Amino acid sequence: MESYGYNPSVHIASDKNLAVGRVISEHRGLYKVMTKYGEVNAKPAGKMYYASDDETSLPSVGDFVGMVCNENRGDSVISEILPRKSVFVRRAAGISNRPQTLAANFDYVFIVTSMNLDFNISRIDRYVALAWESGGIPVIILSKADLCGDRAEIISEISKSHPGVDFHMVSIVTGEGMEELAAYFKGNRTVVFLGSSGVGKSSLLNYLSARKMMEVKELRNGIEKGRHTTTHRELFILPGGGVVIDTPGMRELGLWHAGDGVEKGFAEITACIAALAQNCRFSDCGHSGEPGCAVAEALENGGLDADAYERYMKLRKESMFMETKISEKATYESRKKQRQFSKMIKNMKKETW
Ligand SMILES: Nc1nc2c(ncn2[C@@H]2O[C@H](COP(=O)(O)OP(=O)(O)OP(=O)(O)O)[C@@H](O)[C@H]2O)c(=O)[nH]1
Ligand SMILES: [Mg+2]
Ligand SMILES: [Zn+2]
Repeated sequence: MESYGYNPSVHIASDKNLAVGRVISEHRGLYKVMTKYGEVNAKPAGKMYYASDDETSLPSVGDFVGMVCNENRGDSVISEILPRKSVFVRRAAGISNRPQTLAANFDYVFIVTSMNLDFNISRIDRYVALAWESGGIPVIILSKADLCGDRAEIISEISKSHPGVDFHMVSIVTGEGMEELAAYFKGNRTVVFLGSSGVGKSSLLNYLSARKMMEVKELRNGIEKGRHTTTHRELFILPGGGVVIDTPGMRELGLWHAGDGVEKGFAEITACIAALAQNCRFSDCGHSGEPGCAVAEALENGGLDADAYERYMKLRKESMFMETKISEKATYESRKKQRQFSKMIKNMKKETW
């Protein structure tokens, strides 16, 4: 279990009779879990489904769980999720406001973005914000370096926008940058690969494993849009130590609870705004058109990067909107639970009388 990133001091089941396992994959409510008995099929205990209206109370890939192992046949039962040191949650794709857990208990988040077609700084901003909030450390992986003609612009954009995040240019064709990545996996640490479809996440996993762990897409002329190749999240161990969680490409990364991840992702901008605000005419200046606003002045004269400021404000607005939605949802759910409880008490009284 140590090779799967298990650390007994961190992951202790509350019930000593429970076996500890790590979730390798999940498919339609059926889980594969690695335990000291080997890989087992498992289902979450019924109580886990009722703990919350959404899937956040259910185990996710990467979770350490306490379980009752069925050594003979049939499914084992997952009875608890052990405390998570990190968890990556996004707003589920589509129109509903639901959270979706992508992975748990990782040390690093590899934000994979290809250097030829995919590069988009606003998208990276989102990943960085959610990665900081997840409890993992974001690392930007610029893939397909062999297909990139002019790197200077990308490098300058990344270092300007995210000076606090390490980045690496890699290629599975030339092997560039691959040795630098080894350091992240030391001590059986876990890395989750996130990014759009076709950026080369599974190819990177295969390269690091020196064998084919995941199918990758065959591309004609290096360009192909269409179906995602990886269709489910799965955890793998690397032969030289370390754990990878490979995930299917995401079309959009909607913010869920981003906490102070947005501020952390734009640390330079927020520090700059805070310093400038000292010079605004009004002490409670909202920097939105007030006279004598030092932020507006800095945007005007180039003292503050206007493009980065705009990206920050946009993401902050979305994050604040989501926080409101999340708290409305929590209030609604707690009222619903209260109503259900009152109804249950009423029925109990009826039965006893
Ligand atoms: N030239 C070049 N091609 C690469 C590189 N890395 C990946 N590719 C190609 O990019 C295509 C897509 O790679 P995948 O590994 O399937 O991408 P993915 O991110 O796992 O995609 P999804 O599973 O759909 O999310 C494949 O044809 C790879 O061969 C690279 O470094 N250089
Ligand atoms: Mg893939
Ligand atoms: Zn101001």
